[in-house]
Amino acid sequence: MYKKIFDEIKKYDIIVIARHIGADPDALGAQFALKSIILSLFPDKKIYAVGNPASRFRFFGVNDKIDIDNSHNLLIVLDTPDLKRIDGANPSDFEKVIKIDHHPIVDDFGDLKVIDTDSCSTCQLILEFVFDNKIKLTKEQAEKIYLGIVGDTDRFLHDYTSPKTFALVNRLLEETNIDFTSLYKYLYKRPLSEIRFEGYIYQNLILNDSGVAYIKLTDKIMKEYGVDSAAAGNMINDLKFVNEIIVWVFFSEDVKSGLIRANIRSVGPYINEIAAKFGGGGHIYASGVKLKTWDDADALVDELDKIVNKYKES
Ligand SMILES: [Mn+2]
Repeated sequence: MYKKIFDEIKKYDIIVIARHIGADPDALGAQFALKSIILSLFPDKKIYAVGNPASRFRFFGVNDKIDIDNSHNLLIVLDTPDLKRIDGANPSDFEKVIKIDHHPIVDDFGDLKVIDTDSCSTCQLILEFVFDNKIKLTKEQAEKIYLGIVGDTDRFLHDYTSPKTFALVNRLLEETNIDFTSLYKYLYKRPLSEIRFEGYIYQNLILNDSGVAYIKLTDKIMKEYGVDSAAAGNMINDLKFVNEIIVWVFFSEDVKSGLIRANIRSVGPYINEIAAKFGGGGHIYASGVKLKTWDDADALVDELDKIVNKYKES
């Protein structure tokens, strides 16, 4: 499939590369590495990396704004399982669509696709694409792919980190010689306000008897600490190794959209079905939902209590 995808890339003069809203290092790493790879092979092509810029991760590159007719162009959608979360492009506007993703399928779109839920990240899939097609990476491309893999696996901590991940990364490091330990600052350096906010979360987290823990982060609290509604999402994985917690949720109020963002994690039962029930989705141990009211948040916690209790019985 990677060869076929490469053939399509060769055919098109104008290619748009999109990824999901709320860009993370994996989405951005895959997007900007692929843009740069195509441009180094085919300098005359026009390649646009679309989507809202992610100010936190400026290292990866600057997103392109476009206003063109795409009816004869190729769209590559990365790291995005659902149509509504594609940032800055609509597949139906394009002649051909390629999807490369590691999330379970939500919307079945794309003329050509690689969907590998065993892959730790989309950047891992980009790396497979690169090696399958015998493409030589520049240091800069390698750094972006490396940080995407590090971002999604949380430094090779999560379960879907596999021997294949290490084999591919090993080859990446050997072939490109990037100074990988110097890159972590681009992902992990953050302001003191966020550290203090993290302290607030730990101090105020509510733990139910079931082993479900949650916190409701209102707009007021986030303003007090000088953080935005995305801040909590970046901290949620750190609660993975707490004895008493099986499932945990961070609720963050987003006044701009009028919604409450729920980030859910689990070290026990699968949670993606509960997330789907509330209109969200994601991975079996890491899901997200956008809710309308705090009552919905309470209802979600109730549901999670139930599945954790059931999980403990079995
Ligand atoms: Mn990803």
